[in-house]
Amino acid sequence: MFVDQVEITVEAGAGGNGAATFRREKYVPRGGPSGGDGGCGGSIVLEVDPNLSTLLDFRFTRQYRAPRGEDGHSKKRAGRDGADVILRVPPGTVATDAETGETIADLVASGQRAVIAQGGRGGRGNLHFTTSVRQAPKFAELGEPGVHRRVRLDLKLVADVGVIGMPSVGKSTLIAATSAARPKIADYPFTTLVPNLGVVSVGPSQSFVMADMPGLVPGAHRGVGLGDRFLRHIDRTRVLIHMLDASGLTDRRPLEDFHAINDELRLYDPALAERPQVVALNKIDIASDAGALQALASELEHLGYQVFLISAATHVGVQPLIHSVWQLLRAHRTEEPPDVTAEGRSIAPRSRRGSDEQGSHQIITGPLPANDRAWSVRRDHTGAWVVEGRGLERLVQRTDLGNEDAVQRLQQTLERAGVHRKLRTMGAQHGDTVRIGDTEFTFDDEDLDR
Ligand SMILES: Nc1nc2c(ncn2[C@@H]2O[C@H](COP(=O)(O)OP(=O)(O)OP(=O)(O)O)[C@@H](O)[C@H]2O)c(=O)[nH]1
Ligand SMILES: [Mg+2]
Repeated sequence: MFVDQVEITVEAGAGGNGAATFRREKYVPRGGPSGGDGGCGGSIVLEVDPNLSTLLDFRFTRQYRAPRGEDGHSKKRAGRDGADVILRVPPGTVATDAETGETIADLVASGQRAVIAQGGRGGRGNLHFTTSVRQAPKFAELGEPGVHRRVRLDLKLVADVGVIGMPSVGKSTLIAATSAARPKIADYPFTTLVPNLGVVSVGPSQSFVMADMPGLVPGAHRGVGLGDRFLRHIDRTRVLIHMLDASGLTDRRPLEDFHAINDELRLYDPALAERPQVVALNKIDIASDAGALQALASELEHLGYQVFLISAATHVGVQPLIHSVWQLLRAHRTEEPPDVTAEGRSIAPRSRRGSDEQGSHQIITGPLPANDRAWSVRRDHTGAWVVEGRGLERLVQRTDLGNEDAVQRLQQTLERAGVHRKLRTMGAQHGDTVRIGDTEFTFDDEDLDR
């Protein structure tokens, strides 16, 4: 198990819909469009957290969804953006589109971020759709859908913790006891021929990678045993667990073995010998001589080591050991310099939908305009109500529809002139289009803002 791999489903939020609202009070044609834009949908973002070294958390939660953007509001107010969902990953994580195999992001540096599912853009409010002939657009854009995809995360495991010790002391047994790894375990030396890596969970978002080091024996640096081939695997560990067989049932002397292995480490790489080391006295379940065990522990403590009495087979004392190792790891976390940068890419569909309405073809003709003050109402072939009259037409033309006071004045004038009453008598319905000159309004027969 050298690679951690998980597949997750990510769903970014859709953009909020733009608003189609109009500034006005009651009665009479609508004022200027006032619909604000919808907010952007939340994205799913990966962020490198140097304190993580595994993808363990993703094994428990495999589906991630970001909230949608809020719809636009009246009075030109935009909807709020949906919050991004940030997923923390360890350095070295590679994100791939599970369907296409396309690499989405290769994350290395601490704090580096990549969007793996882009939130949809918000729809624009009707405020944006005013033209010289359509000053009161009744439509706004809908928000875009967010990206929805399956993403595979891969992480090359690098051991944070190395378990060293003579053959058969129980290194692989400890890996098996603390992780899901199932290394071969047997009571003859050199059972393990390649390092076993296990992901050890300490708590939520707290895990590390532990590797046993096979065949580390005196002379390893010269090629004795198997150690020289694997010593490089502990190059990058930050904490070592030095394990000794403390059963007292072997003909070996644990303390001598301890020094022999440390000498070997020093010969291979002096820096390795400087790694923080804790000592695990294993197989206490079958230890025959409690006095000898205590003496061994005291001796090692006297040398300045933290000593744990454990049984990898029965798990006694394993938890305290793991917790201390975790604390040591946290104290020795070093951030690797950012050497590679990769931007996340996204493939957000960019479709927009708008809606427009078509009226009926009924025609109702009223009296023709006589002078500036006279006006009439007819229905054109699109079903829109057309208010004709030079005076009213010019009034509308002069009105700044983006100005609330100006619109209010226009409404009052139209009301006084009896336009609303006339439209109603003629059968105009709430929502119908009313045109005065080049300007289109929506007949609003309710005291509603939409
Ligand atoms: N009674 C007892 N036996 C143990 C304990 N831990 C390991 N053993 C036994 O010791 C033997 C060696 O265990 P391994 O875990 O294979 O030892 P290792 O250090 O990985 O050995 P190599 O891979 O050969 O270097 C096996 O028979 C285990 O069952 C323990 O805590 N108590
Ligand atoms: Mg082993």
